[in-house]
Amino acid sequence: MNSLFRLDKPSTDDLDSFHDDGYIFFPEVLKDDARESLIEEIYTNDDVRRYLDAREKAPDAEPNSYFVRPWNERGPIGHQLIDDPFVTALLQATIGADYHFCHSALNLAPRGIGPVPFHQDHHHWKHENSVNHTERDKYYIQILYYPNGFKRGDRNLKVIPGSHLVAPTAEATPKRMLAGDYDAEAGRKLVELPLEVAPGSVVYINARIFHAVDAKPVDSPQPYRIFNIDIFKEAGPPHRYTQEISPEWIEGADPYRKKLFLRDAYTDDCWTA
Ligand SMILES: O=C(O)CCC(=O)C(=O)O
Ligand SMILES: [Fe+2]
Repeated sequence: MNSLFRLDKPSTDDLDSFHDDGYIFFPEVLKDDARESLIEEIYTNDDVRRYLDAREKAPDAEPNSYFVRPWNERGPIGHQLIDDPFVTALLQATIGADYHFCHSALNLAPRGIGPVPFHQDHHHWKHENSVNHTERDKYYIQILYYPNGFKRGDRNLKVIPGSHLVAPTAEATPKRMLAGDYDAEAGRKLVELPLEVAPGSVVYINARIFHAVDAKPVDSPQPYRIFNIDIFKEAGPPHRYTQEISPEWIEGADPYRKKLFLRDAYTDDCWTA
């Protein structure tokens, strides 16, 4: 498989960043043609077209995002992201070989859209069934793709590096972290770091870190910020949102890809049944 990425594996510094900071930033790591094709695949998606047409017809309407989860209407580039050799090398180097594809999403953020506050996305922490407790320390990885990038102050992602090292208790709020209350536990000063990413960049995060997104100004030079995400989890029971995989995806998959897909999907009673 010819990789969509400029790198074939993470460096030692990247791995240090994953373990120490809780994320890895890969600037402009998608090859130009892969990046352009991915944008094209997204913009030619019927559902996305309908959203864009509706917004064009009512430019003064309240800003609303495009959001779909799971993002199943993927083109060939979107599909390859799931098991591209670089993605596989990255997952194996950070969390080992025993992981599954969890789910995906696609988001287009227009001018004027509001912020997303600091949060963590490790769903076994937000629920108190015994399965959630057993699974709590397993890795849950979010691969954030920014095909057209973002500038600081314009729907930038921001992270609290090292916040993944703080135990996930209800008291450990981002506000208290940023006030210095957990610096000793994290072994570093916890501060908010706004990122700025060029088109084609990827941010690979351990979902234990607190992250947030700024608003998009009404006069942003970028009409829509495109964000697609693939989520992987260590093998085990379903996470919240672990998506159904269509039989066609499984039939067409090679053994490695099949292994990523052959796991149970989330259902309303899967943690209590
Ligand atoms: O829009 C983004 O950059 C990140 C959104 C986010 O927090 C998430 O998908 O978990
Ligand atoms: Fe998030």
